[in-house]
Amino acid sequence: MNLLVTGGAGFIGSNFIRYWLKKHKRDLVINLDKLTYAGHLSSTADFQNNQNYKFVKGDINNRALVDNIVSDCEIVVNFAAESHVDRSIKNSNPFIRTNINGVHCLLESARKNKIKRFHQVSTDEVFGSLNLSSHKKFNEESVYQPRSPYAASKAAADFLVRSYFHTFSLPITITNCSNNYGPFQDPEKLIPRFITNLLDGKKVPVYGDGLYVRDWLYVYDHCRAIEMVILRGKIGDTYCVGGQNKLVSNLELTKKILEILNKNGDFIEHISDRPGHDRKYAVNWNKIHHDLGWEPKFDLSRYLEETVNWYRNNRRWWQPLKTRSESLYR
Ligand code: NAD
Ligand code: TDX
Repeated sequence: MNLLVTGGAGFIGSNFIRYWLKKHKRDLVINLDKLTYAGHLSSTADFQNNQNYKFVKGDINNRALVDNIVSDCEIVVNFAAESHVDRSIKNSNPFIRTNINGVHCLLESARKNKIKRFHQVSTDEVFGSLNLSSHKKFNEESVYQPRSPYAASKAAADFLVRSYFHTFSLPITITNCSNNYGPFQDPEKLIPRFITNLLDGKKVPVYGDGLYVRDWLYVYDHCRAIEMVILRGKIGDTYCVGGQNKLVSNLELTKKILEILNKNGDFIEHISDRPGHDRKYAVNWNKIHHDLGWEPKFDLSRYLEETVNWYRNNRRWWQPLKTRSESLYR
């Protein structure tokens, strides 16, 4: 089988390609990535010479290029996106262009080339924010209430993808996943930013009161979920994917990272809050568990430590990215 994976030089996409090449040795994976600030060929270095892997530098909005690749593929897995909420607050234009127009371009090409599956990698942020005191969790029936330009652009993409199923019978599936962590995540995002700051002896900037809750999932668990949905998911369906029910606040998570790195609370610095900051995400993954047998396997405490160790041992990967990401925040 030939797969087009878009955004495969980013965090989750590169982990997914590594995972897929190991498990599906007869498949060819073509990675189409524009190499924005978030795409790094260094994240694909360990498999770049694999005979079953091919990299194409390009934009998912380039219809001729996309058509050319899609015509040789059975499956499209779309990871390509502008993915950083803080950047979407600063300038939302690229979010509209990639996350909405780019998805539309991929869908048109998938329709024309009659592909067997179009899988859209989406987020739990499309459902908005939960109250801190609430026991509710997002599920496949939750109303879409996106609150950041990033989340709104991903919500629009989900609607477009579904419309191609209903209107054109395009065989689609969607996964809406919670926050991921693990190797190769850009140091702009919370966990790698804090780990790399601390490895450099710097403080960690917690937004607002730090009582914001996320449903952390190790990136390999996300890759496993996407694989299961591609192989056995029901055409036209959406699957919610989330962590092991250990909802932790940013402050609690920060304290865990400090502990792993033998640092004390003096390294915490509370700074001004993100505008429109979503209080809480929590995901009910009963459907994917019941229908496909998926559940998160990787324990947060253990794999947070593994992730810290990965950043400790891979300074060469993150150091060049760190200067750029911190200048963005300044
Ligand atoms: P990322 O920002 O690390 O990677 C995005 C990749 O897409 C980069 O390699 C970038 O170069 C590429 N890209 C951007 N615009 C492009 C374009 N126009 N054409 C081609 N390539 C382009 O993102 P990530 O964290 O790996 O997220 C991947 C996907 O998963 C996104 O769709 C995101 O919305 C979704 N998601 C992420 C998380 C998370 O916690 N990171 C959780 C749920 C869902
Ligand atoms: O320096 C920081 N300090 C801080 O307190 C940063 C970078 C973040 N935060 C907070 C904001 C959030 O409450 O940490 C939490 C996580 O922030 P991000 O890593 O920016 O992730 P989030 O905004 O939750 O969005 C992520 O999860 C869902 C991904 O970036 C999205 O792509 C995904 O869809």
